Amino acid sequence: MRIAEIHLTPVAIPDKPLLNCKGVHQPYALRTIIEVICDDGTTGLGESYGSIKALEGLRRAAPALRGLDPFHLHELKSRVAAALPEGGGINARTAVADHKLTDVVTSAFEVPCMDIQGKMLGRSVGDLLGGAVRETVPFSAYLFFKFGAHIGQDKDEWGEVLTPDQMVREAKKMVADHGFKSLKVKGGVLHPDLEIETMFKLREAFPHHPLRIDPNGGWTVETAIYVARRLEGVLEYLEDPVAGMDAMAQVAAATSIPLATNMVVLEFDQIAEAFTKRAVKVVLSDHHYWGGMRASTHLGKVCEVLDMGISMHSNSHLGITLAAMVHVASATPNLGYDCDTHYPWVGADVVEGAPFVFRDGALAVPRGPGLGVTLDRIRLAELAALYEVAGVRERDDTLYMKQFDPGYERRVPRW
Ligand code: GKR
Ligand code: MG
Repeated sequence: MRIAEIHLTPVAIPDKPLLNCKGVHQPYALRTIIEVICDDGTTGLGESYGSIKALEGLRRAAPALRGLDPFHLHELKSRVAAALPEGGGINARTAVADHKLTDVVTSAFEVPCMDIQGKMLGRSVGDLLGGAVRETVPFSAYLFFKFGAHIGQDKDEWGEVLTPDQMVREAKKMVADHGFKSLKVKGGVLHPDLEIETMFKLREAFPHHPLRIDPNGGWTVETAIYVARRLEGVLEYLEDPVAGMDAMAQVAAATSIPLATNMVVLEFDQIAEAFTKRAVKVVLSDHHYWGGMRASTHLGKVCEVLDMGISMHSNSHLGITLAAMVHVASATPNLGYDCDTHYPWVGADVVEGAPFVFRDGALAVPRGPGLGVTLDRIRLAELAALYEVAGVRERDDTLYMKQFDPGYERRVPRW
């Protein structure tokens, strides 16, 4: 069996005006839906970024994969590397971190290949990753400060969230809707004292929920140490308080709160430095940029050996990505934290039915075969049509923020 055809469909998904230290989410987030079709008709599904560089990389690598055996994942990696010799990073200037094009493209095609393998064998992707060690995967509520509405639109169902009390209200709704058992706040948005107050108010409202805050490197070392000291005993972990490995090491040395990251450890080459400098205690995996689902479970092993924890990162995404995340999480024995997901913010999908309903904050591992999700062609066509009219081709939270506040400048660290 060989790969015969590959279809790449960029889609736009409606998003909410969620705030972070670089600005605000645009009305649409971009993704690419990947279909890999073998000569016997077996089809594998994948989902990756929808930015210009990612899409271009996928388009350039796809022809090189024709004729590939979908079980030959090492060869997949070599063919991608050969098709994209200049490599490079894929992210826009305003992104929080840069990811290697070759890792992103390899991963984007590894997922459909493993979906195909599972379909051929009648086994789930989790089984191919070593077997699920848990039947359900717990997620945390991903809480954002936010504007009440996009420019020119009516207020959304979440309303404005710009104060600690409004954040507690948002958290209550998230928990009531999905049953999450831990809470993550996207910080770096309000003055640090207000974000500290937010965490205290969340602690009061949710005495037993582990709490995290992630300002995406938006604080200075001084601010981060101040915040960490105030929040000792309150946080489960503090994610990327500052930008850069040395700055993380300085903060880590000043607090007993474990520091987590998806910004200073993004690839295997960076783990040794983080370990030596004691900069990070928890690494967030993400199969989209760690080089695939298998690489993500390998990351779990590396973290175990180094006595680091492992958690899981997210960006705005659809159900194919979520299926892959759940399979990876199910087959990462030492995953010790509830995973991140933006899924509750995204009111759309390209998969059939509603396979992902959170119960007590957790998702059941799809049974497969393969990823265990089916493409809904009508939904795909709708989101592909939206991409054509959305007028967004690159994520730029800072540019969009300037429409709300013309004086806004991108500043990292901001506080
Ligand atoms: O969606 O605004 C966002 C997040 O800030 C996202 O872009 C980050 O990649 O969720 C992410 C994180 O944990 O840093
Ligand atoms: Mg993060």
